Amino acid sequence: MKMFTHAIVRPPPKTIIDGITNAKLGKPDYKTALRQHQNYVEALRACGLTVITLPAAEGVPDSCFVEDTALLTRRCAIIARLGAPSRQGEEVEVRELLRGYFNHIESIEAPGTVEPGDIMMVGNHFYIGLSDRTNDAGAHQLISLLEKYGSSGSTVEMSEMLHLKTGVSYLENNTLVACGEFLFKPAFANFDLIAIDPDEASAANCVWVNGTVIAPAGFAKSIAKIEAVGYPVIPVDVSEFQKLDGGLSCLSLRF
Ligand code: CIR
Repeated sequence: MKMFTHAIVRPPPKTIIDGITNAKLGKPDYKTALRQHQNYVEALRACGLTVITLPAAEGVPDSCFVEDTALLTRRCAIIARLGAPSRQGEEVEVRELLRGYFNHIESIEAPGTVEPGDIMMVGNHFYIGLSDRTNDAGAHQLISLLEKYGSSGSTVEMSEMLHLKTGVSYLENNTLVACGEFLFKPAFANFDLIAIDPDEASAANCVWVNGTVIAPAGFAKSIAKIEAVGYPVIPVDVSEFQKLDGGLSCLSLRF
């Protein structure tokens, strides 16, 4: 079980109101988003992480979703090539920062695209959702890079959600929380599944950090199910980020 020591975050820019969205929940409010982001950082600190904060990037409305810029593994960092054209370039400052923490830094190259919201780490194996943002070429480059450093990867077909981790999260101890199509994937058949009800679908995106689960606030049934398998839960309200199809995992890079 990988214990984390650090998280990288990037506060929302004022331009967050122009972020990409399919959720019909209205535009996020900048000040509320900033406050929610601060609470999220406090939750990461409460789990024992040192939080590294990149400056907000006003030119890139979706830049607070820093998870999508890189995959961090024990032995290397892999810089993503984002599938959303408006988000390409978000990875530049992240790469610079990671130089101080990783000896090996690799990159996904065109025509490959990978957004690490599509990558779920289970021990030394990485499940890669083939979404509208992560293509075959990107996934295969990623698997080769993972294998070069002693890890492995496999792809998961998907059609219902933005990213793989929009609908499924690994909570260690062979436990997945999942909703929608991810409840029925053969790839996940041998896990203990916590099924998230459709009316609480956003709760399928949560993060295990050193024995605690940070989960989105407002989803009482799901939080009770996670607590029932023995995890303390820290609820954090991320309503403004949900308006942009983003969740808790997207807001940090943990390593
Ligand atoms: C986007 O569409 O790219 C952003 N509005 C949301 C990204 C969410 N990231 C994630 O699930 N890892």
